Amino acid sequence: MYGLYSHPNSTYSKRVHIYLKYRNVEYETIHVALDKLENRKKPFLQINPYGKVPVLKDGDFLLSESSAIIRYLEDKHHFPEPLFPTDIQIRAKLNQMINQCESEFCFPGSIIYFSKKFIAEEKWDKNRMKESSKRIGRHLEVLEDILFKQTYLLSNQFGLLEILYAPFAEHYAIMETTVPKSVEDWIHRVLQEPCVKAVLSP
Ligand SMILES: N[C@@H](CCC(=O)N[C@@H](CS)C(=O)NCC(=O)O)C(=O)O
Repeated sequence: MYGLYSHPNSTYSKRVHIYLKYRNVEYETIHVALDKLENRKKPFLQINPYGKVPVLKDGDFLLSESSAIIRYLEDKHHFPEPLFPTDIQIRAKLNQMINQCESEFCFPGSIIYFSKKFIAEEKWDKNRMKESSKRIGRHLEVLEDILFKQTYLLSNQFGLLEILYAPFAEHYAIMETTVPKSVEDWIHRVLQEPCVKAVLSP
């Protein structure tokens, strides 16, 4: 059985939990106490020298990076409806959108989320947070153009991008940016998906 090194508050880990529920794949969760800095010490540093969760354990094989884990499981299982399309141009667009999700939404989103959740307000780097909000705002405008015309990001069905966005989109209200209408409706739709609900609001 697969093992998933994870922490309940870890947004990146939640992506993999959502994916495993979506695919109905059996696994066990291996708790890593980020709050006690267990991830910064041995033996966890031998599991992931970067000290981050999630990490997938498949026998002796260890793999970190949430989207790489999902890609590995998709490649390994050959599900009837693969999340990575076979058409190379649609697949290339998906890869482009995954990278933009990471750099234009999750990364600036983490700066705001982490500051607001874990740092006293007087120590916030407000300029950096403001710049991050602006960046997210610009990204959401790009998503709006897509979601104005279709129900989900890549096609008209829930897919990989929704799984990657979900744990971050959950916190959109604290990003201090305007959320366009179609994007907001899409977030609500995504949060209602059974595999997402099972992880984000069990
Ligand atoms: N790019 C990585 C990011 C993983 C990540 O940043 N995980 C956070 C938890 S959400 C973590 O383990 N942080 C602990 C630390 O940096 O000390 C992924 O996609 O899995």
